[in-house]
Amino acid sequence: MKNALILVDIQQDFLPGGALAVPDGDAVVPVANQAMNFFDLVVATQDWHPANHRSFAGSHPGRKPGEVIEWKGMTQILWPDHCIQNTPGAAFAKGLNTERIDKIIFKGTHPDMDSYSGFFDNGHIRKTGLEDFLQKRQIKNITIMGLATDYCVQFTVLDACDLGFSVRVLQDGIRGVELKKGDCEKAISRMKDHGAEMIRIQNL
Ligand code: VGL
Ligand code: ZN
Repeated sequence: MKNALILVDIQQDFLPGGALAVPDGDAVVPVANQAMNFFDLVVATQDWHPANHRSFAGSHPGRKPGEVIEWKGMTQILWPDHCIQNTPGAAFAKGLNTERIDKIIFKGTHPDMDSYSGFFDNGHIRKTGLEDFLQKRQIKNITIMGLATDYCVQFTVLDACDLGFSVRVLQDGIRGVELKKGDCEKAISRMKDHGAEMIRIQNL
């Protein structure tokens, strides 16, 4: 049975020194490189925002990162401007073995909609192409890792479970933003409750 590794947003801006640095985020890079050896297929998502994206504090005069606003009928956390298309911050993490990546899925590309999940935007309106890609390749078992535990990893995992995939989360290969203490732990509980299995790299 074919299986796929999904690398979520392992990009420069989410590493220490980046625009939306995830604490210890660089620790997932060697884990990703090692994990790739255990899978038939490797898919990577890239957070890929236009310069004026709605999720950017810079797009809302007077607002600061971390504030939560209502915008066109949706709740939006404002982030520092990050992962702007074709900038160095949006590039894959230095050191990530990109040669093994079979498919790249871009998300957050619409200026007026955020996309935490690698499958759908936050309004569940547009698909990214990830589900269709996996279906065409007849992949049912997926293992997910990357950044950030409490946002894009969590929502990718929840959607994958809802879509009927058999989902494992590589626990050594995730790190979170933790805007509030306990967010990562909560995300992990939620993913487990949804049917995802937590796995360690030595058990792949
Ligand atoms: C992410 C916040 C904003 C993530 C992306 O990759 O988890 N978080 N954009
Ligand atoms: Zn983003």
